[in-house]
Amino acid sequence: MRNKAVSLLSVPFGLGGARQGAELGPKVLIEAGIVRHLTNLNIQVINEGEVILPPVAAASELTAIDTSTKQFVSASTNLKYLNEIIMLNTVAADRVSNIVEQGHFPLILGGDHSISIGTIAGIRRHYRNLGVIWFDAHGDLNTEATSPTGNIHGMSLAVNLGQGHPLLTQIHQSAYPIDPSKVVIIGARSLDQGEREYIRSFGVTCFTMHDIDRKGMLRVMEEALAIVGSGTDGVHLSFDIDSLDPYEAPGTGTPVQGGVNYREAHLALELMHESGLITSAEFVEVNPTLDQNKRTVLLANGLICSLLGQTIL
Ligand code: Z70
Ligand code: MN
Ligand code: MN
Ligand code: MN
Repeated sequence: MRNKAVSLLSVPFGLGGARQGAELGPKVLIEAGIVRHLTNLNIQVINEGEVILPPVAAASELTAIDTSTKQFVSASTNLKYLNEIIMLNTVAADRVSNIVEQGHFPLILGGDHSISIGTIAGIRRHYRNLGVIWFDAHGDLNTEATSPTGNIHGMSLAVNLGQGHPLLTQIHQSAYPIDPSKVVIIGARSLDQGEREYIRSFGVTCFTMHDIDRKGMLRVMEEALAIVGSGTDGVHLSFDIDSLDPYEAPGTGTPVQGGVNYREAHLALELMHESGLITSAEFVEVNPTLDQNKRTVLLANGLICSLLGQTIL
């Protein structure tokens, strides 16, 4: 991340979440001055614009598009907006891959968390052993079989690890696999039963709010960075703003009480910067329609600055 130009990519998409509004996140984050703030840190910022959802044929909810054959196939699924999510993430993967190819640091603004299927698919083409830090109140480890809602933002980490609907996992085709033991979830406090079982059986590390209370954020981050930093050639940060407490970050679609506080979040991102390990990042689930006095937007802005080297002194 050091001395690299930052390529800022907006993904204004909200159909993977429980409610509308996350698609407005990138515009509001940019209006809040993120480009200027990063430029003030002596970072060269390239605004790559938006990933636009290609026109999706008004297919019935029981069909989906196989992107390799361009054919409609029967999906017979309870997955909401499956076609849209396939199309969006297929495009997003290529855009992110191009940014990595140019040697820039990809900084992606969501959008709901389903967009990480495409961003990580693009990043994985370039890293043989990618580590992932997943900051989230949730596990996002559901599949069609375990999801209580059918919302794909609750399944994106599972898809990134190769589990889930084949039309979603195929977006990752021809990319290097991600070793689940190099994936660390931080801030979890709302896990579904299937997700608990997944964490145990696949060996994903999960630092819950209980662990953060007990060890403190400093030790949690030291342990997390030790895991993702050994035997990997890159580390992607996927930061769901709902990892924060709703008091700090009310502007998000599925708030869960008892989250990370303002100081803990900044410390975590400052430690990630200091580690020099992070090679790409996304900030998702900022929902401006639910925000209070831009609190969440300004917080996300500040957290991005901490990740990219801003210090108090
Ligand atoms: C629940 C589900 C979720 C984000 C909510 C919620 C998932 N486990 N993920 N907000 N980012 O619907 O699967
Ligand atoms: Mn360049
Ligand atoms: Mn999430
Ligand atoms: Mn979440």
